[in-house]
Formats: sequence, structure tokens, C-alpha cells
Amino acid sequence: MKSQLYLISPPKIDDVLKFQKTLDEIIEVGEIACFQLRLKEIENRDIAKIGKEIFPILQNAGIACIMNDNARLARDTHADGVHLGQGDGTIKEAREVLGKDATIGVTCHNSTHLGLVAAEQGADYVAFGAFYETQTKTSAPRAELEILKWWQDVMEIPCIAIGGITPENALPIINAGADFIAVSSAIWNNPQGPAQAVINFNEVFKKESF
Ligand code: TZP
Ligand code: MG
Repeated sequence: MKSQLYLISPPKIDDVLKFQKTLDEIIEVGEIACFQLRLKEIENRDIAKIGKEIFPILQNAGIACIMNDNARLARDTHADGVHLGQGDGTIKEAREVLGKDATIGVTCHNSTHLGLVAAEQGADYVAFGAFYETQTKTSAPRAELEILKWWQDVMEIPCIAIGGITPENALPIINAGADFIAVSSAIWNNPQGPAQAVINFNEVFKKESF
């Protein structure tokens, strides 16, 4: 199956109007499957405000919007789902808040055990990483390509690969079987701009040999 792009927001969104314009530009140029709002430095009410201002733009373009960390915030912003870390509450609680159709993803680091538990408890996807060095989440343990191959061979629900992924280093991860490639800094810090980074990732997806 072809890998798809899962965008993670920049760590800060100071100017929402400007960011809305950036979203319009990137939506225009390439395929994006999901967008996760991950803002670790501001209050929930401010995250909610930003979510309500940007999710409709993405959802109108067919991009699923995922709220990081908090199922209630996902519900209040009409997100399509939530991404839970290992300390962000249970899948059962999130399902009760968001309902059966919501997408629930779970961080599983480099652990098939955590992945199996998440799948058993009703997760819709699991996330493995960090595959490369990343400044975006300095505490992230490293993951190995083998876990993607294992997951793809054994499990049905999709796996996401995350952590320091760029258009230059993505191909081994894609070929190992990642269904989604989750990226933050390589998009927002690209010297040619975020839209060009989305184009570059979509070019790499065409090269996959899985
Ligand atoms: N979890 C593991 S690595 C990471 C998260 C949220 C950060 C991904 O961002 P980047 O900038 O693409 O490395
Ligand atoms: Mg979290």
C-alpha cells in the first residue's frame, strides 16, 4: 500500500491568519491524509481556539484532523480523532468521549507489545518512532525499521512512523511498510517553504518499492 503524509503542526502557531494561508498553499500542491494539532506550550482553551479556526479548512479538503493528547479537546474542536501518548488516558475513555467513528491513534515507541495492547483495546492506528534524531520531541526513544516490517506482516491496523523524517531519509521507512509518515520540522522548517516540502514528500511516495 502506498504511504501517505501525516502532518504534525508546528510546535507554535503565533499568527493563525498566516498559518491558514500556509495551509491553503499546502493543500493546493499535494496529498495530505491527516493533520495533527500538537501545541505543547499553550493552554487548552487557546489550543481549542486555534483548532476551531484551522480544522474546517483541512476537513473541507478531505484531510482528517487529529488532536494531540486530549479526547475532550478533540470533541470540542470537532476533530476527527485524537492521538494518545502512553500517559494520555485510556483508549476506552477516549472512545466514550469521541464515539465509535473517531480515529484514535496511540504512541507505541519501539514496542510491538504496546502496539498489540493498543490494537486489542480498539486503537485505529499505532505510531512508532523516533526513527531519526529529532528536536521536536527530545524525549522520544529511538525505533528501528524492523518494527514496521513486523507490524505490516502481522497486523491489520495501520502504523505511522515518526521522528526526524525528511524527504531525503524517508524511503527506507516507506519501504519497511509505514502506512503513514508523520512529519513536523521537515515541513515547517523547509527553506523552500512548507508547500515545496509537501511536494517533495509526495515525490518520494511515488518511488516506494513495497
Ligand atoms: N513523537 C516522536 S518523534 C516526534 C513525536 C511527536 C516529533 C516528530 O517531529 P519531527 O520534527 O518530524 O521530528
Ligand atoms: Mg501526548
